[in-house]
Amino acid sequence: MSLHRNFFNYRDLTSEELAIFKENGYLVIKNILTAEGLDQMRRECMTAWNAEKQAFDPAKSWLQNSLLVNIHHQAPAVRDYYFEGPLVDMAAQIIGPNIKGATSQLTFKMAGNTKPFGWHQDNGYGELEPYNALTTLTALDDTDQGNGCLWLIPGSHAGGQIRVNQTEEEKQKKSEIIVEADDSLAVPMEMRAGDALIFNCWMLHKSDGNLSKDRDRRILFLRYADADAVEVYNNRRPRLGRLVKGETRFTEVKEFETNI
Ligand SMILES: O=C(O)CCC(=O)C(=O)O
Repeated sequence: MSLHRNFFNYRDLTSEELAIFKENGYLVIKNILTAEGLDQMRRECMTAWNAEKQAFDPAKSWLQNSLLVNIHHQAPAVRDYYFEGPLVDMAAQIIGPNIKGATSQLTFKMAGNTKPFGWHQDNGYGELEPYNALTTLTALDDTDQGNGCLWLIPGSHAGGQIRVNQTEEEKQKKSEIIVEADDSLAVPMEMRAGDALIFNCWMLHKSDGNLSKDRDRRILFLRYADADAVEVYNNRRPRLGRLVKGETRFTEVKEFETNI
């Protein structure tokens, strides 16, 4: 692997940050990418995005308009960041010594992508156990209320897992799994390009549409989990994702993506 350490700013989370994370369920990490790293990631991600995605179409789904999965297969700087960047050790400080990557994707709301994404928990999609998986969002653009930033409800992770019963048709269509939440408690996560947001798998979050005319809102979305985390909805099979730190009892995880 050709790791570009100059793309990332490495540091540990402080004990104060860890306490805040426990209480509020989220943390913002400023400047986790260097200017060079941000540039490179934008370049690689846009090449992948432009090869697969068309202009926003309100008739299309979130998946079609806004999501590109497994971006680390196509973007070497993202792969380095996902597997060996500063988030890995931060995840270990929160989750424990054994960590795997659980998801990599782009969630891009380009200017004029006016579709909101309602309240949900990331562990509502593909429930993982143990319940300490982390979502990380790395902003590739400045993001605020004008271009569809994320909103979350501080402390809402303490409410635990919310299970939504979807019909078979909704499951087949991969419909969004949206829950009720109190908008008056929501806080906008305004971030600068190159910052990261980390939150607990039960954190309630949402985003509004990007109503700006010319400000894209590009986010790199990476999840990390305990290396032995299993998929509750899938006969408790292990979530497949590269082992990035420590050990796992699952051979299929040990062997997963070791060659990319
Ligand atoms: O990128 C967004 O606007 C929302 C994405 C999100 O919350 C998710 O994919 O879980």
